Amino acid sequence: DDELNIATSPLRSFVPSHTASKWSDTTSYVAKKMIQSWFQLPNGNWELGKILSTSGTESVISLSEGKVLKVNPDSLLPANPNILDGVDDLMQLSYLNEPSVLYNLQFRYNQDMIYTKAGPVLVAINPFKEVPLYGTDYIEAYKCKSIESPHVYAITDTAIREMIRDEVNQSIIISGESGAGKTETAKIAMQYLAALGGGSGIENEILKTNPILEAFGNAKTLRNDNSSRFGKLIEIHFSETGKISGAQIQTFLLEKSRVVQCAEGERSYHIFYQLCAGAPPPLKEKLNLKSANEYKYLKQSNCNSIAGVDDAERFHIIVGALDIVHVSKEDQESVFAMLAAVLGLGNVSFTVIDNENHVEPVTDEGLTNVAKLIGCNIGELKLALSTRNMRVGNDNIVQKLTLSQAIDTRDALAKSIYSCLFDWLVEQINKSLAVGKRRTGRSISILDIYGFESFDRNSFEQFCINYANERLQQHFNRHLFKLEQEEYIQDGIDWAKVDFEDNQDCLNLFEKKPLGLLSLLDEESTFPNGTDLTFANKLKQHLNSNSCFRGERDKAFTICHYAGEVMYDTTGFLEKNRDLLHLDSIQLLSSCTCQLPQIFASSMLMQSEKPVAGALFKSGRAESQKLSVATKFKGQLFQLIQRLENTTPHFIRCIKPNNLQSPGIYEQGLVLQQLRCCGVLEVVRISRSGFPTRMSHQKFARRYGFLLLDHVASQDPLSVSVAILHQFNILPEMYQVGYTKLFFRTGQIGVLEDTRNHTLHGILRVQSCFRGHQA
Ligand code: AOV
Ligand code: MG
Repeated sequence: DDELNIATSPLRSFVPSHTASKWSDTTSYVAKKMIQSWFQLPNGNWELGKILSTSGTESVISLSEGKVLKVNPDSLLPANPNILDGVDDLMQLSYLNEPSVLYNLQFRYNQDMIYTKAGPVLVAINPFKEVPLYGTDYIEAYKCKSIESPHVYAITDTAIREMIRDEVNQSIIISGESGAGKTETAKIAMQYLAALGGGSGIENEILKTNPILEAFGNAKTLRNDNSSRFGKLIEIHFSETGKISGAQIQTFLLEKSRVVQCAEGERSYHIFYQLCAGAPPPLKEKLNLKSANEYKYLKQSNCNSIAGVDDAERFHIIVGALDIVHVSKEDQESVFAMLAAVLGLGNVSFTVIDNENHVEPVTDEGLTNVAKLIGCNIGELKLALSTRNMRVGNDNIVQKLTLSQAIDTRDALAKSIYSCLFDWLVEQINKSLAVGKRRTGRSISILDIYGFESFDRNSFEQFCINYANERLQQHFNRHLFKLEQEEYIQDGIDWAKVDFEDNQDCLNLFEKKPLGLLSLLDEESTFPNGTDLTFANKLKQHLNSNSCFRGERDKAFTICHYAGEVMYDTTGFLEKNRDLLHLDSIQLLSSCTCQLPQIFASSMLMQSEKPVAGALFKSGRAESQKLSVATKFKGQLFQLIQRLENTTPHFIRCIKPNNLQSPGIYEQGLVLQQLRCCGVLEVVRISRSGFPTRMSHQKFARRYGFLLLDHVASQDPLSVSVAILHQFNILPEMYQVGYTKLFFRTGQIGVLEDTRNHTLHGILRVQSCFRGHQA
């Protein structure tokens, strides 16, 4: 079924009336001999061929290497003329079928032109190698517009211009699967902004936040050697004069579990390996630091290094960057001490002390060192790791822990120290970036989150990450389809509606109350007897009729995400969602003499629902007051989308051309799947079929009215507008007159603008200029 790709797309029925693209009407086009055509090979790839003859139900096509095949004309799709090879905006293609788009992107990719416009969206295909497209010369060229080729720089430049022109905050929203190039793209955009300058080195500080946050928040996964394990929105502030005045970073849900556990072949956070490899001898001695492969947390995944990465060298870069964002040497040392403590905790082992299998940590040099690093009494540390204080009624009961409870407690402590450290670091960076305090100016926000993930085994982390991507996709849809179409309908515009894959159903599956994934998860998390199994069963019981949900065997379930199906294993869901740190651990941390209490105070306060200042650690209410992880994350995402809604968005779609992280390999199927699920082709179609330029009748009449040669009887804006359109012979299919606005196809307003400019400058007489343009 060679037409499968198109037949299954809801877009099949849509054919833009004004283009030659009759791509659903294959038969009429194949009648022409010798025309270039796409033929789908059995492996799914498309090959370009020439039609030699066509008769009824059979076409003869010649393919590469002298192959000649008899095929069903229905299995062919029209190819664009060679003159259109590698156009820099997919909008310019005559035929917008999938093989044509794939070919165009590949044609460019093979020449290191990794950027292509898809109407308003920039498509970026990961080159997995250095491409000569960046740096000062390119930045200058895009600034003065001497290069027009699609680029992150061009998008960023547009954002700056629109921020100044419209006095509206802007956002650059980068999406794509894990490893597609979002983080690199975000850095390239920041580079362009930084080149605008600021003064007092603020732009350099902003750039230096990247290596720091990557060291603490990125890790090697099976998808990406430098995978972001947190989401990030950086808002860059500008003064009235268009200079950078400061910035603020917001982070979203760091993957804590990685600190204590990671899959074979993956790594924990880069900073651990960097510290072990790069700490100078005095620091090493002071922290009693070992090498990475002596720490259980780091060696469990059997992967200590990344090809082509020198961890020791990176460590020195991080230290330099910390200096630049004004983290004092003293604070830096505390940070490193906390990292060493986390690693040390992982090495704490337990020994059974009674016949009820209760355990106690082994007192060895490692444990002593942890106590020293976090600044507490070794006895207290041992107690916190082997007992739990519980209040039953008015009594305080001390419960001894079993081995698995003790390990969980130890790991919870390690995760908690790390995530507080991360939050604290972000806070320090924000303090440093807030120099320009007065926030009267405008801002450009850059969003870079973790991309859609699907592994062999997917857990709570993937559940949250993919939910975030689902939300972001909805934002993309809203801006490029929903709002666009609503505007046409509101203004009574007659146009061909473009269907798109709305992911509202999937979002409802997550968010509906009381029977949505998140509500059910929270409910089960609060039940004392809830387990991962009871949770999984509840999902199956309540959600099986939902088309985006499927119950699986045992404790698993599948969600049909916009980007593909993912099967989740509920093991650990409740625990991770509750994310409880026992009171004993909180008390331990708040009483120790290192910097931790300060770090904890700021981080805990940010996390708690109602800040309760110092009482937090002592009150014992800390546990119950905490929001569940999923609920907190959902709240953060809503806030994020709200913030983005108040900006003019610019979208960049990153595409991963292969799963090997290798240059030069372009897997058609993989690229196609990403193009399909993210709606890029639909965006092109909607832009081409739609009327992207609009102007109110008033504004139009005011702007071009003086160009009118004849007197118009009525002076109302609508009549003036229509008279202008007639005078300039604008073809009826190139515009639509709405109730309140005029709508134009791409490029149409340019003709009038040029005429207006020429007239204003008295260079050319209105009419001759217009004729020139029409010719
Ligand atoms: P991601 O951010 O989209 O994945 P990255 O931005 O980390 O992906 O890109 C992955 C790798 O691809 C980088 O480490 C580079 O080696 C390479 N790469 C990407 N873009 C470019 C470019 N423009 N030029 C050269 N190399 C590039 V994730 O954070 O995993 O969702 O969570
Ligand atoms: Mg990333």
